[in-house]
This record gives sequence, structure tokens and C-alpha cells, in this order.
Amino acid sequence: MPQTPLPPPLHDALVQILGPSGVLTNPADTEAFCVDWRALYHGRCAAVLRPANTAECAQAVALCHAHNVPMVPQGGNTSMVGGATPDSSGLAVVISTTRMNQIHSIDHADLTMTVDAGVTLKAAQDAASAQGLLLPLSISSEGSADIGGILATNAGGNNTVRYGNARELALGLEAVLPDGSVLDLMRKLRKDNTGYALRQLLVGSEGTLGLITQAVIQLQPAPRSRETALCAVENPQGALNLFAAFRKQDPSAIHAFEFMSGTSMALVNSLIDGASLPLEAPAPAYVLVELASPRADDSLRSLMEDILGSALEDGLVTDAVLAESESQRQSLWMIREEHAEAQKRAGASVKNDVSVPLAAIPEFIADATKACEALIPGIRVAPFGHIGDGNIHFNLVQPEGGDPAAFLAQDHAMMDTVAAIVRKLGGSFSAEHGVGQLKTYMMPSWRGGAELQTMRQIKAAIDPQNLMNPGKVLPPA
Ligand code: 2HG
Ligand code: ZN
Repeated sequence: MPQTPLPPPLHDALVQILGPSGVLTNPADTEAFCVDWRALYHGRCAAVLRPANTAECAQAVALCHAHNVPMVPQGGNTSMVGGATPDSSGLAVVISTTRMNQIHSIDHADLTMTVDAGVTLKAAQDAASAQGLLLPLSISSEGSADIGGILATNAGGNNTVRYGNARELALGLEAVLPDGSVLDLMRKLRKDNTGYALRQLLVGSEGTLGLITQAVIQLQPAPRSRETALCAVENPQGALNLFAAFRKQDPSAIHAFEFMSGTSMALVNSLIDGASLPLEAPAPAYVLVELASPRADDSLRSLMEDILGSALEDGLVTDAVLAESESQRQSLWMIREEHAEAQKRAGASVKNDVSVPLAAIPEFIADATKACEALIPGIRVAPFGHIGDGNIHFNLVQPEGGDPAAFLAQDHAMMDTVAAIVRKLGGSFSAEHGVGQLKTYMMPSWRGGAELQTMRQIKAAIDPQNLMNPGKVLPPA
């Protein structure tokens, strides 16, 4: 029996449209859709709907709209901020995009991919790569996160430093609006200056304005040369100086420039099977830098060696290893990609996905570390992230052997302590993970006045009944 049954006429009409396997109501089947990746939120739902295409999705949404049923869009369920988890009322339906999973076409003239929302980022990357192209967005959760989710949340990740966020890759978009109408913006145009940029309004709206069903994604020629290195540095300033050295020589060659603190790296080494530091000794901080180019010559190798050679001579870098094969490159990336998982295994953690101007990063990390250590003795401050974009995951892991619940009970105190420093330095309280439900409480003080008011007016115009992903992004009025 469903926890809160759908009205029978609605249930029957949904089964008619989606088929019996498209409407899950058994709690054993729906439970996984009601808990977020970090298990911070345990919601309930009346059903999980699994449309297989836009037409099914639009009809299901129109029915829910007519019955005043709240809808929670969900892709790979990898949100870090509870953005795809229903509340505890049990009244909402989750609309899962997993069955909308066709890659429709790859266009070599325009370098685009036309793809359904439920295709995982990894599957889309692989399809591009099989045709000599690159889908230039890479995130740790790419095996599960899907195209609809990465666009709805304007995901960032490891290649933002070169290609921008998901927003920059979305040439075209299709979405089902809260009343079931289909917004067809599936154009492939780089130049189209005709009215409000509605697709950009949908991108980053976290499912609160509509459910993204398809997209046209901008691709790039696949790199034919790549150089990847892991470097030990003394501190965040050292990482920034190294970034400046690469940027000065060839900014377009930098595909990724990632920072990892010694604390965070140590968690990966101790908690992730197969991870081991390929350097002489642990260091206070590390950088993973990747250069890439569609050229097949060896100029990247000499660029990497020249810059790292001087950096080692100057003492800016204290040790470094260059990947000599694709499998070594994968091992270096594995160490970086497993930071979130390692922190999850280390116990309860509080995530501060913040950004500040590049020059302010050392001051931010130093001040925020001091403040958090004063707030909770024994806390493990484990920052890492996309330092080339000014985006640090300033994550706080519970004291070893401490009580996870007691630690999490202080999450707002920790988040507010960090946010105060971020604010002083002109940064943002959420650089790439979005607002979801975790950070709605911060919106009035950070995005108040005309900014929040305009957001509320847009929401009210598109979703007057507040049915699409209610409780996310915007705090209660
Ligand atoms: C990453 O950069 C993800 O690996 C996850 O954004 C960050 O766990 C985190 O805080
Ligand atoms: Zn990240």
C-alpha cells in the first residue's frame, strides 16, 4: 500500500498513460527515491512516476496539475542539498527521468548532441567520445547524474575552468511546465537574440519552474593530447601561484585545476580501496592539473615539464608525478573523484560549497579553518575543490569517534560561521551544488530585496499553484 494513496481516478489515469511499470506505489519500490545521496533527508511520496518520453511526461504533469498534486523532478538523485527529495507529507509524486534515456543524434557540423534528460552524463560523454568528440562537463557523480539533473542544477565540476558550467553547454532545451505544457526550445543556434532567454531561466532553476525533458548540448573536438600531473604544494597560495603560472603560458590548455588539502587526501588514502598517494610523502596540499588539446603533437608535454620544472626549482612545487599512461591518469583522477565518498565514510560531514575571488582563497581557508576549529574542537577541516574557479568545497568532517547526530545538530552554526567569512570576502554560499532544501534559509539574507522578490514573481507566474518542486530554492514567503 502506498503511504499516502493517490486519488484512485488520478492513479488509474496515470497507469493508463505510463503503463503499470511507470507508476510505482509500493513503498519498497519508492523508498530509494525519497532519500537523498547523503541520507540527510528522508521524505515520503504518493508515487514515483517514470515517463518514457516527453509526451508521457507532459500528460502526467497535466494530470497532477489538475489534481493539485505536488511534483518532485528527479534525475540520478545525486543532489548534495536535498534538491530532488520530497518532503515528509507523502502528498507529492516523484517524477523520475530515468526512462527518458535516448541519445537522439550527434551533429558533426554544429558539434552538438541531442539527448533525453534521463541519459547519464557518463553515457553521453561516452557517446560523444565514440565519435571523436568531447562533452566538456565532468563531475564526480557522472555515472549516476543525468543530463536533466545537470542542467536543472547548472552543474559545474572539473572542466568549468575551461568550458564553463552546464549553462554554457545548453544550446537548446525542452521542458514540461507545471501545467503540463511543453516548452520547446530545442534550437541549435549559437546566435538567437529573440526575446527572454527562457532556456537559461530553466537551467539552474532546480526543477522549480519545470521538468527538463531534452537538450541540445554543445560538444567540442576530443582532445588528442593530454597531460595530467599531481603536485604537492605548501599551501593554497602555492596552488594559486601554480595556477597563475599555467594560465600565463596557455590558459586554453588548462582543462582542470583541482585543489586537495592534506586532510582530505589523507581520508581518501585511508578509506578508499586501491587509493594510494603516488608521491614520496604526504604534503600540506595538492594540485591535480590536466592540460588537453585537440592537437596531437607533444607541445603539452613540454609545457607541463617546463612549468613544473621551474616550479620545482623555485620550491613552489615540492614533488610531482606525471601520468605516463591512460591508466595512470585514471588513477590520479580516482584519487580526486573519491573525496566525496571518503568524507561520507569518515562519518557525518557538513558541506560548504562556496566560492570567493581567487585572490581571497588563502585568507578564506585560513580564517574559516580557525573559526571552525574554535567552534568544534576536534573537527576535521577537509577542503578541496575547483580552485581554478574560486570554488572550494570547504567540508567539515566530524571529530573522530564523535557522535554524528550531535555534530549534524550544529550544521547551521558551522555553515553560518563559514558563510560570514565568505560574505566578507565577496563570495557565494553555493558555487555549484545549488540551494535545494538545505540552503533555502540562507536566501533572504544573501539574495534578499529585489533579487528574491523577482525570483518569487517568476515562480508565481510560471507555477502559481506552487506544484513544481515546492520547498526548494525559495524559502517560504
Ligand atoms: C566534487 O567536486 C563534488 O567532487 C562533490 O562537487 C563535492 O563532496 C563535495 O562536497
Ligand atoms: Zn565540485
